[in-house]
Amino acid sequence: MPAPDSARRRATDLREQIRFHDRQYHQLDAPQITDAEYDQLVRQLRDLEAEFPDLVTADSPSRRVGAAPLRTFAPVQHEVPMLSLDNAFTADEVTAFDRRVRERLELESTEVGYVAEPKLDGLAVSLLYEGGRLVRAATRGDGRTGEDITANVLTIREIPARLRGSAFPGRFEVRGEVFMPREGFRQLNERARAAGEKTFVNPRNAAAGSLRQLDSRITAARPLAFFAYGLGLFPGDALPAEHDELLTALQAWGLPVCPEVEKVSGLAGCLAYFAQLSAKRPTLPYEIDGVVYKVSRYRYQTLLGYVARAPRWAIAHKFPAEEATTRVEAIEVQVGRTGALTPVARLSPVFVGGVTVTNATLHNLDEVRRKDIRVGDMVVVRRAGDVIPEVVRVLPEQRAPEAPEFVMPGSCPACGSVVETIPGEAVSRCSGGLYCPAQHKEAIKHFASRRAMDIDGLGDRLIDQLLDRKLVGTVADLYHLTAEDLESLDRMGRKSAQNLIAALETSKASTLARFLYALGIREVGEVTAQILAREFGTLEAIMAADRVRLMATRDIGPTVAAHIETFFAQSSNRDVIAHLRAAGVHWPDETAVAGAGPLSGQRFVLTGTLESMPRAEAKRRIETLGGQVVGSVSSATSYLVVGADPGSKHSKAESLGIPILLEPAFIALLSRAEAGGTIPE
Ligand code: 5U1
Repeated sequence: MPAPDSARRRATDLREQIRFHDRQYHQLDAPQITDAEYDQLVRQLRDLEAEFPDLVTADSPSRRVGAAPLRTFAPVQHEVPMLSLDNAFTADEVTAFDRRVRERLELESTEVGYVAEPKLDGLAVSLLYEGGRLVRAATRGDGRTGEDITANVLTIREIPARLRGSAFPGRFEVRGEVFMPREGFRQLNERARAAGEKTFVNPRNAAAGSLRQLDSRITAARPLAFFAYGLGLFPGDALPAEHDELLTALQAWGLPVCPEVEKVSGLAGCLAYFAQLSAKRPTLPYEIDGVVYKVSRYRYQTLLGYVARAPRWAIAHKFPAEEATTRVEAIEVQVGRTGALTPVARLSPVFVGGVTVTNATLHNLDEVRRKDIRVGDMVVVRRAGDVIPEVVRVLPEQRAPEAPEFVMPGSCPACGSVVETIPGEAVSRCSGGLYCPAQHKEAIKHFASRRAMDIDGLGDRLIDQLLDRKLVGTVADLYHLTAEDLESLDRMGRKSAQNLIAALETSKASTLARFLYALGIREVGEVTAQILAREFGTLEAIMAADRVRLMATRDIGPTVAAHIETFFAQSSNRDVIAHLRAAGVHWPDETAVAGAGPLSGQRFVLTGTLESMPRAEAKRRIETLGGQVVGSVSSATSYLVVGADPGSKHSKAESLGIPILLEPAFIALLSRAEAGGTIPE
């Protein structure tokens, strides 16, 4: 059954929320929701996609690991994707994990050997060793593309720049966690306090902030440590039989491995380890947020394989989040770019999970009603990991009898326009559009943001000033700013003004997809913008398309089509676009020729089931990159792509010596090609 409109809208909404929180977590180190909430969003999206398979897109964040990297470091394409872990929050969820493992391995009545490891609260890194030398270190980024942080990692004394002995493979990757031990964190903050500098909120932020320094001398002065826990690229024939043997080998080569790691037997062993480590947690010299259980035998890991984001052979068993009680002083309403109103609880300051908490997002009216949160209420606040807190529940026995229910304002707090709530939708919206100063400001921020027009240096405070002083009305006005205009602003020197003018100039050469995304059309996120750009090729063609034509495009349903049509029908929007183009905004990729691309001339054969995308999607991506997908293997085949349960094509390709790409390598090749990289012949 095709997905109804409501499901399609919900999936779009969930995807945008997940992408937003991915970016907050992975790129900005400023998470806004708990892990559990995040997990809930991903689960809801997966459930929806499972119910309506036509909603599945290859780029859905249910299939990705995180967010794209910051641009200040050179990008690194991971040859083997860096995965994340599924979470378990209760013993029941671990029990279900163990059951799934045994069922898949057909070992129903046998105890599986697991390796149990503390889950460190740091930053995952991948270390590439060639000939025993550390040649590159990268962050995870979005799992496919990370950031090159080699110079910084080389300053961490515990990470060997040269391995010990000679028994290691010629070229391989070690994966593990960079973290800041508690004592180092305490001293770092003490020094910062004494010098009147800003302190770090917690060791994870401190580790992330330290690793992401462009000046590695700063990193060198930070007390960072590292534990290795796994592999990326590694020759199959050098792999030991079990994960604990690998950890022993890594240690022998000089790589630090957490001393708390233990081999355990079956579910009971996992849960006993969890209880034991929970008791030890307060005295450990580093912060951990749970335990990772991994099926130890690599042959089993291979059999179990992966789901899109995470391996089936491992799970993170998270410690319960810290909770505290405080009072709701007020519930305020914030207005977002699309006019969505978000209630936010202002709280009496309370110390929980290592930070003082003063507010918590309440998401939407449904959430406030469901939890029945009222001004003046005493509430339980939870802060899990490194995220802003949530209100878990109200303590109704402490409620004042006259406490009124929260009501969403009927008019926008920023502009007074009518607030609309569509029946069946959780979100209330200001109807003021760009007339609303809050929406207007958010729209300009969005236009300038890194993944849109990428105007370096145009931050929130500057945008506030530009609007307050009426130097900017529409986004097109940004391109008419002069250095003199900018120099008149607070905290803007000549150099910064010139830099911003240069950044505006640079941003004029964009791509059609980025430009479309930057326009901020409702429900047109980055992926939809890319699809539109690929399908139509030119802005004129998109602007001329009616909703029927738009809906003929893959992944564009009636709601999104209607938003696009409405957007381009408005003369004010067409005017802004005309002014932007007149100011020099252009996209050199508009004339890209179909059939040309980094995979042109390459013939691919697909066999077996790919885990991360439907076959049609693989075909489309290859063809978009200029490659060809053919049905049978011959000596003219460039690559055989092998998924689960491959057919006879596999052996034929082997006999002909055709290069075989397993799924991770295939994805890496696509990612490299899509990022504009070259593909080895
Ligand atoms: N200790 C540990 N942490 N951690 C994190 N092991 C481990 N393994 C991970 C992650 C993300 O991932 C692999 C299982 C893929």
